[in-house]
Amino acid sequence: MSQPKRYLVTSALPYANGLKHIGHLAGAYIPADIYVRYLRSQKRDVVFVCGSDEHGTAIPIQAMKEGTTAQAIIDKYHQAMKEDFADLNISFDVYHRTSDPLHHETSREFFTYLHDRGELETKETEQFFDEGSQTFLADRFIKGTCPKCKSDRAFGDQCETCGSALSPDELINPVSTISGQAPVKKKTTHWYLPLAKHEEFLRSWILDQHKDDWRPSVVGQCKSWIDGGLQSRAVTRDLNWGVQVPLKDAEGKVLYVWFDAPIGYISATKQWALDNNKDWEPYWKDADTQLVHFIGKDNIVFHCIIFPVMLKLHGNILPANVPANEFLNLEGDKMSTSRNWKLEMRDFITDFVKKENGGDQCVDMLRYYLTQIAPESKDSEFTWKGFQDAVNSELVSIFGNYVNRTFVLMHKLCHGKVPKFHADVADDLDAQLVNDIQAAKARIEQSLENYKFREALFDVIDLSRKGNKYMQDKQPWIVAKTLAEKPEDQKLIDNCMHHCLQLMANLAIMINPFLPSTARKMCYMMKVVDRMLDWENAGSIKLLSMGYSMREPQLLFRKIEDEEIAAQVEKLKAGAALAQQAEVVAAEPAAPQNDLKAEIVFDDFGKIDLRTGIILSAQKVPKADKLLQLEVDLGFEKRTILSGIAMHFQPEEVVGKQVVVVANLAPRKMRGIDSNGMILMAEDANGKLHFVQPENAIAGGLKVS
Ligand code: B3M
Ligand code: ZN
Repeated sequence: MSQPKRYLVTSALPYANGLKHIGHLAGAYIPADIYVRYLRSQKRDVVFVCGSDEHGTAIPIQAMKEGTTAQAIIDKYHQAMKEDFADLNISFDVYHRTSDPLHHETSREFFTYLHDRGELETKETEQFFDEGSQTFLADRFIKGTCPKCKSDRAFGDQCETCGSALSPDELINPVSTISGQAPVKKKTTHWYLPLAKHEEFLRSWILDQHKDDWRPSVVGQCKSWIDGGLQSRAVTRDLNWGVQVPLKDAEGKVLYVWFDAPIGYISATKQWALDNNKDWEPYWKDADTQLVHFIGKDNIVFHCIIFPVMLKLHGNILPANVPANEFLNLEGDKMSTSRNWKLEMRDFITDFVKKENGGDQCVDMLRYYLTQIAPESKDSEFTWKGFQDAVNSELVSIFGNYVNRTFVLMHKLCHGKVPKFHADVADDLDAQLVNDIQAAKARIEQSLENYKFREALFDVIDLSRKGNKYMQDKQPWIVAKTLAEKPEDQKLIDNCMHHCLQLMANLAIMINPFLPSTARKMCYMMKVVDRMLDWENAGSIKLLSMGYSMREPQLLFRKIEDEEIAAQVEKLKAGAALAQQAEVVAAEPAAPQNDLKAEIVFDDFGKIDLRTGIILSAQKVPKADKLLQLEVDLGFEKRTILSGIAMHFQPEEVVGKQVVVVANLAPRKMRGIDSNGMILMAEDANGKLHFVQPENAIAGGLKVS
């Protein structure tokens, strides 16, 4: 097959409803980044797009949980995820967001195009409706008793206690989580994508054309979907959060999040083109473009069946491949946000990367381990011990050790310069090493082009292992001992070190897609420009010219100590225990606090002016452990309020929270700052503080009585 003219590579758009964990990182981001860095080092035309998925019920639900607005949620997590990806060297060309007007416009145009050509069906169905808030209820907004385990922590999509998948109709005594009232059934009309009409296309495109080049697990999942009978999929929802359906009579309806989210890849490409003065269209319309989606296995049906049908109808190109990964478990268990059994990217960044000593090496150490255990064909597992072993006995002892020994010996035996190569004393071992370099290059290329990142990385490390062996066989340090008697042996030393150095330059090129900072550090030590990392240079043994002098080596990787991993395992368990405790507290409320204050008359209460507010910003007050200085929006004005909650909340946790404020409390000076009001808090039996909050997102400054 001839080489594509350009590449458009996407990573799944993460929901902006929380921080993402290393399972996400290993599944959709690191492999895509390796692939893209490899293509760039080949000077191929590639655009790598991603962005935050900011629609769907996940967002308003998270807003309810955090007692804030949906807008505040997406702003907070969009920014946080963008920073985390940057900290881990994921090199998107653009990180967009689906709340952007450009995306809304692009999605509406897409929908209209399909609608106007009669490619969508409409259907009227009955759905749960909340009369209190006058809204249709998404499955997650309906709560009730589980028909299976009788727990009352069951939602319209799933029971939180037994995990059963549910539909709202199955719930016993359903109530709306918005109003607390029992919902009624009401008729509603929606637009559907009739997938069955496209069965033949899907069969031939996936099950015939791609049966050999797509991963078997991906083809397998598609096959069972198609064989199971393709149902029409609703592409609109009754919800007040998302992209408005661009039709008359569709008020209160938005595009289903899984309709607009993949279109986000297109709007991100448009944004990239705008920012870089390029044309986006060839990337989505020209058959010479290779489109590749990196995702986790739970997103296969959307990327292999639904979105391709949309793309085909809209006149776009189809993905050339969808390398979906399986799941990554953690320390013997599935990762779970509700059970707090997870390692967030942010946690790793805080505990390892943002540390003075060797922090910069830790990004590559994580990228290494996550690639080495990438769940390419089956679920795999992250363990802290595994991380330590991968770093200490592979990165440090094999790759790092090879580079370090080469540098040290060059300084010791060759005056810090690249020695000459003397063809007259070359031997079979030298020739073998050159062969090994070239064979490794070919294998790594083959693996990367076929999305086999584990194998490719194994071959890089294996090549450094061969380098160690070569050096060990030649033992230049032993030869050096008898130089006085046999000065002509300097040639042997020169040849060995010459080869070791050229191999080292090759290793920098080959490790570059996986561990980009390591490759750059090696270039710095070798005093060569980053351009040397161009893939076309791999396989050459003339990368470093003779007589060229180099810097002193720096350690590429630090060791991971036993105490560090013990602390992490401890932290993981403590976090999970805390989550379990919180669940118990939620299930059985603490004993009532029945020590009431003395009775007051209504007029006493009437003097207190309570108002709703939103915390705009928060900071610690210097030299006051307990105080946070808050800026609170009361709608009609902004106030500075000091609140004694610093032992319970980090400043960034409270920003965006809705609160109730005693608004007419006389100002009080603390630590030189005027506090103008008081925030209401409840204290539970464990001494933990909770905000007293309006149930839904409402304006600031409303009277509370
Ligand atoms: N946000 C689901 C997920 O994060 C969804 C992916 C969208 S990709 C277009 O798993
Ligand atoms: Zn249940």
